[in-house]
Amino acid sequence: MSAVLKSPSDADASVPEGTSTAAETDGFHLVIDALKLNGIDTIYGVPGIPITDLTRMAQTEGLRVISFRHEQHAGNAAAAAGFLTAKPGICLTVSAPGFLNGLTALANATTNCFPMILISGSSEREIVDLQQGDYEEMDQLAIAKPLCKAAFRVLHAQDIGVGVARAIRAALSGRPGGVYLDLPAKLFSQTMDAAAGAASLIKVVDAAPRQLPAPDAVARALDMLKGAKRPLIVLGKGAAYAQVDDQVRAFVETSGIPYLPMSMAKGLLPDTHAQSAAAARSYVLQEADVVVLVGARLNWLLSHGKGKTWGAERGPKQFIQIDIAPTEMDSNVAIGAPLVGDIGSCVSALVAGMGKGWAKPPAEWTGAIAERRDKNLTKMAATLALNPSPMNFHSALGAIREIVKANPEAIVVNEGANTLDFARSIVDMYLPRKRLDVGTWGIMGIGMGFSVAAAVVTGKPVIAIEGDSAFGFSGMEIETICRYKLPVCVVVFNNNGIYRGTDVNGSGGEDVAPTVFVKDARYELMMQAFGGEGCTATTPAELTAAMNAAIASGKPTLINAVIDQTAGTESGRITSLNPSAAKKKA
Ligand code: FYN
Ligand code: ADP
Ligand code: MG
Repeated sequence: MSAVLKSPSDADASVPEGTSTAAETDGFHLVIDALKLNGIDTIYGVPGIPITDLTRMAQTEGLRVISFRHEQHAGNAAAAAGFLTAKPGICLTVSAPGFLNGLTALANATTNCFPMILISGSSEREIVDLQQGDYEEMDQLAIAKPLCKAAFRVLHAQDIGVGVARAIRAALSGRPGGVYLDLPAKLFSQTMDAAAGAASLIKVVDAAPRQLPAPDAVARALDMLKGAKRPLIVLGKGAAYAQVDDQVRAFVETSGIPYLPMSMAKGLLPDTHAQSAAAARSYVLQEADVVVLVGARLNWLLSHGKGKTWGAERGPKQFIQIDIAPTEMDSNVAIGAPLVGDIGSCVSALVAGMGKGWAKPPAEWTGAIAERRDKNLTKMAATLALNPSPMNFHSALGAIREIVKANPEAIVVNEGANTLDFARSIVDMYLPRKRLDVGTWGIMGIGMGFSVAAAVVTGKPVIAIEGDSAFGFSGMEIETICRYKLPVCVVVFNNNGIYRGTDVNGSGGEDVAPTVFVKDARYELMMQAFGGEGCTATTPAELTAAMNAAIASGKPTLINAVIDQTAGTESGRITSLNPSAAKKKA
């Protein structure tokens, strides 16, 4: 407990001179103490009015304070830390504009079910509410509310403990998500008796309580599974987040059912696992008759559970869905066997119910999948063996695939269009929660923020595989990476533009096309500017050497990987979402 000794000058008038001074605390220290009491050890943020002193004092009191160049990246770091640790990541911003900059990350965290708390300073309530034009005036609480899971404001120092506790519980319990905590400037300098302050803090007990599935729901799910001829398990990032890796593995292996990992669930079981159907994705989605969703939503990434992708012409599928959020059920298609509860409890209940004599899926099904998978793997191996000049996505990613195989504990951060889509299928993951990417929204700009958090939280090497466009959104944060000497190796897939570098201006005018960047940009010089290592790679061999050096040294590194500017398709694998593609279909 930190306390500030009351100085004689601000002694309470009722205390006679010469009496021993009572220890006092203030809003700043109560916020810090409340966070520390709840096991929070890091704050990601950008200092400024009114929270500059809060960052200084937090550092003095032993919290790690990671200062960014822009709040969005601090927010993304907090969100990634939340996903990796299952503790809320804390982002700290200044009022109005800083708050708004952090809000994209807060909304993205909520969309992805990552626990984070955006703490923002705010201006004087009395002036803001009368709209009298305060410095950075904005009704931040009202603006945050629809974009996050819960939003709270604390007006009195004695309520800081409750405010922080409510924020933590809201972020972690049930479906995790983003929480906003509004702390007006005046709160920080409020003082109170230190002992009373300490007593006002709350250590949150059991913030994410286990939620056991109802026995009849388990029986219903097992009945449905027993009748399956072509069962499939889909593992989502909720299953990765839950940190019940052994239970998930036991469910997959005891059932013998083929599984499909969603992007951030890759590595929950190694991608080389015999039951992985990742390389037969289209086939299993079309052909499966009973599908078990484990912490995965039937949103756009799974084609809403219907249509051609799901073999609509073969008749409807049956779904078992494991999720902590009861209202997720039936969001897109009927869920015949909802299993509401935490993933650990649900999969354990299923395994217990399967008993010893559980019949594995028919060999006809697993054999057909293996055949498709092996065909795709062979095709992929042949493509990766090519060594075209200039280097393309496949040959560069073939090199990275080997680096990740040799360093399975490294965390892969991945964003872009083609860079994302190719990396997802080419770069195998071997351990849980080692892949962080654009997630549910397909957001661009998470790259450097996620990388910072991954390095800070795990201390392991981070490999950021970045499209040149994607990198631009958070590129300035390489200064942050250098400042904190983080073991991050950024590989920029430089093909001179968004999707490709070859687009032309339809008007014949002087401006380049909207998707085209400066040709042959020297991204590596940016890293050199801040004292990191920067180099160019034009061949897979050069890329391999540079990445190995980066991992061995642990030094911040940026590799400008020069890719054929004609490589890449519009929007990667989601071209069909472009309105012009939809028009052609019609
Ligand atoms: C997968 N595949 C493989 C392997 N893994 N082949 C060989 N070897 C390996 N290891 C095959 C797989 O069976 C598929 O082939 C194909 O590769 C692609 O697999 P993927 O990537 O798993 O599946 P797909 O269809 O791309 O997934 C759909 C999606 C995905 C919507 C889930 O595209 C996605 O996550 N997109 C996010 C896009 C995004 O957010 N972009 C940012 C915005 S960019 P087939 O089975 O033959 O189909 C703005 O422009
Ligand atoms: P993906 O994009 O990988 O398919 P989603 O983000 O769509 O994953 O889905 C994750 C799901 O996991 C959400 O519906 C969320 O409610 C659920 N979830 C998160 N944590 C848990 C948990 N501990 N137990 C059960 N469900 C969880
Ligand atoms: Mg590009």
